[in-house]
Amino acid sequence: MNFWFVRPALVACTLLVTSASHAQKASGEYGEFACRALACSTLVPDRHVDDATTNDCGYHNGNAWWIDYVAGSLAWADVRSPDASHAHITVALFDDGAQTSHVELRNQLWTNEREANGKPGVDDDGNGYVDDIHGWDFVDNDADVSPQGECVGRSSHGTFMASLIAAERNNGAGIASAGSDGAKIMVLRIVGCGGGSKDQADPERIARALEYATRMGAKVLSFSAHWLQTTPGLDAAFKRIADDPPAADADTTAIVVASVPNKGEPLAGFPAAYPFRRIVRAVPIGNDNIISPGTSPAPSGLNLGAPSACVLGATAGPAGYRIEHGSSNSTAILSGLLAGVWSSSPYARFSADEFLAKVVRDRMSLTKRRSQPDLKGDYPSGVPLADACMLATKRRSANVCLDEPGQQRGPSQ
Ligand SMILES: [Ca+2]
Ligand SMILES: [Ca+2]
Ligand SMILES: [Ca+2]
Repeated sequence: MNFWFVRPALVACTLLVTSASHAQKASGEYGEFACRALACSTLVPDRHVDDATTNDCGYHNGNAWWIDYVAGSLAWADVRSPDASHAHITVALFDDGAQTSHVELRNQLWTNEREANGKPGVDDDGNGYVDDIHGWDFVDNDADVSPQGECVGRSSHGTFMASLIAAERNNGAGIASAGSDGAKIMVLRIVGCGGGSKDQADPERIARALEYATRMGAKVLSFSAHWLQTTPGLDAAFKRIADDPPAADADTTAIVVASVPNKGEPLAGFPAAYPFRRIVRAVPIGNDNIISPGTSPAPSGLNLGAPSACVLGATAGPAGYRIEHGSSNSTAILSGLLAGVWSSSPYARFSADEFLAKVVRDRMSLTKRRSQPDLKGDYPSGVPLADACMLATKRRSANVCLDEPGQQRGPSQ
């Protein structure tokens, strides 16, 4: 488990990257690990994917099982064929950077066109950041968003999460993701690599990254992380984005996808602990198909279950892929799913509030899944995207909601 104990001089703030370290080491040539049929999750569908239009071997072999598990739930969602003109939803990844050259990521990055077509060393778009082509490194204050320090050439939390959000589909390699065709990733490096790093998170850095993300157009903000103490300034920044009405002149609202930790922490931590209406909390569903036992309580609202265990994703290591467990995965998978659905033609013009009310609240959390129809009878509203408060009550699993179930607080339009 990667714990990043963060103790800035002025404000005690702990940023915990919610993951686990039961990583299965990959070996062999690049990508081979992803293609081999892996036996890990008990939730894996028993059939290989029968889709001639995709050539991602890991997906074909059932290793990207969570895509069917979440996207398979969306029988109501229109399938959009790839179209050069289709819109993308930008997902801002707040993490330790991402290996942007990875075969699953290199074509999936948000790009600041004015910088990409501008002059090196010049702030071509005048946003205060020089050469910010795919995001920004708020730790070192430069444009290199790749993992640094011990994470160079090795596993990086952010690289893994980026692949769960938007791994490229149909590129002849590895995995796909629910956001493959609709999500672009903005990489915001807000912490150093792993525990003990001197590059610790601090609220002001997170606040600067938040401001950047919304100003540059990110509509889904993905936090596979949590911290226990905050500042009034950071609280206000989150409230502006995730709770206040959209401003008339520039809509800087976004959907915050927040990890609910599952290692027995007594509190969910921020940003999951904020009661704001545009926060979607990712509640980890474990291998046994219930909420992970150690999941922390969080405010009720848009709390959706998503897979956490036995998830295959990208790494900078020589094999290119590895398996991880933890609610970080749930968060990234949910972020990619929201972006993928939001970018599709029926919903692409929805505001954040419209999308949350009409799609996430009214449909997504109430739709039975399709992938495992034999099991859906136990659930009132379909795992894994079920309202986690309702699920916890029904299955007597971890007490994950601080309020009564059914009192969802979300956009009402
Ligand atoms: Ca710039
Ligand atoms: Ca430039
Ligand atoms: Ca792929």
